[in-house]
Amino acid sequence: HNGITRPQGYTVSWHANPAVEAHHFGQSHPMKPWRLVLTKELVLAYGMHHAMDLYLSRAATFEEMADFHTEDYLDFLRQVIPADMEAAEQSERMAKYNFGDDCPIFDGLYNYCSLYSGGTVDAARKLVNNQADIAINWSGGLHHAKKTEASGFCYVNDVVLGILQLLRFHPRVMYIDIDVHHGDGVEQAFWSTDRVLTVSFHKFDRDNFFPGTGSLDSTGPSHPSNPGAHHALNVPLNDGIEDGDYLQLFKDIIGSCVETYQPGAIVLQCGADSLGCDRLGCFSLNVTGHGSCVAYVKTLGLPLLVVGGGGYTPRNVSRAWAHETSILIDAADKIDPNIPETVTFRNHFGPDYSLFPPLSEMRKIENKNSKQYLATLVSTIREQLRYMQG
Ligand code: TV1
Ligand code: CA
Ligand code: ZN
Repeated sequence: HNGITRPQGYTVSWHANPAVEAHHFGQSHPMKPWRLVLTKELVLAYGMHHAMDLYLSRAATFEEMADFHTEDYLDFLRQVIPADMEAAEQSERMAKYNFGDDCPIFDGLYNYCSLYSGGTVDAARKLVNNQADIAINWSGGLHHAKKTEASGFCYVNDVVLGILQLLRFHPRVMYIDIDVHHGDGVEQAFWSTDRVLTVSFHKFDRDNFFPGTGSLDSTGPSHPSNPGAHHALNVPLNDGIEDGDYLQLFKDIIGSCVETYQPGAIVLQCGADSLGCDRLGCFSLNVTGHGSCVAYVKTLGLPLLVVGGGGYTPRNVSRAWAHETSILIDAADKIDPNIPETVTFRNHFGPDYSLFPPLSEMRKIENKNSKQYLATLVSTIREQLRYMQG
């Protein structure tokens, strides 16, 4: 292999199940579980698997998913079939649970949900059992799902299930979300507790960008006696933010949060739709810029659960997640930026065949985040953290 060996001093676990990758949301749907195949091909071709403990994710049980979701909702998820999409007698429940264009019913839906959720629950348990210091499930990160409702391509909120596992051992858990969309489902699940601090960076435009929540002043329940007050933080951004500004903002905010909140563990959602050139996104991050956020979180030295999320240009999603895997095993410096000849589906990475194509220049989006705006975000959030402290 390429000289990649186990990092000294800490353990990284990798959680995946190839059965997840075979599911199809439908022809024109932007969510492609197949991007996980490309990610895995890169990770294997670079020899990164030599530096991790590899686990085949098991399916989360109904009871495990019922730690967050209602039995009603899970019963429906378990029994619904694609033909019900058209059937009139199911249409009321379809509407009630928000199935439709964004969240279609496809073959094997329940299997898909229980497998990606099982991966995140397993990963969290590795951390609490001290069998891993960093645990990775790229098939998870489905942050929009609600207790009784599917939303934004998400059906079961594996992030919430993972955090609930960590809360069995850690008094405080911090959740960080760099998907271009607001992590609304996770925020809502822990809205009324001070045991989870949620921090989402996202494009915010109330009327024109999904889900429309996550404004700067949305920091938890408004009543100060509610323990969740000031325990949700939101970093609303405009189009076109670039690597340097994003990383500075990320470090300033996450550094202050960790210093103030002192979490026992961190969950990092690495949605890759915040990259430049994403089919649904509007930021201008490069693979290196996105990865630098992961590298920064790693330096904090806390038990770390890493999940995927959005990402709609599969070749770039896999570049980012493979690069981030190399960062997490401390092998980024051993990775050849030219994608190895041996990668299956190598044609997807042409014409450059680089792990780091210049995404920010390939589809230039004007940066609508002024230095002044970014400085205001940092100072406002530091002020909100002072309220959190009481
Ligand atoms: C079928 C076929 C569904 C083509 C959905 C883009 C499609 C979208 C499709 C789409 C699409 C959204 C909304 C409007 C809410 C709707 C995994 C009232 C070309 C974590 C989820 C975005 C992001 C949902 C998920 C959003 C994640 N954008 N083509 N749908 N309605 N939904 O705006 O955070 O990345 O776009
Ligand atoms: Ca986000
Ligand atoms: Zn997203």
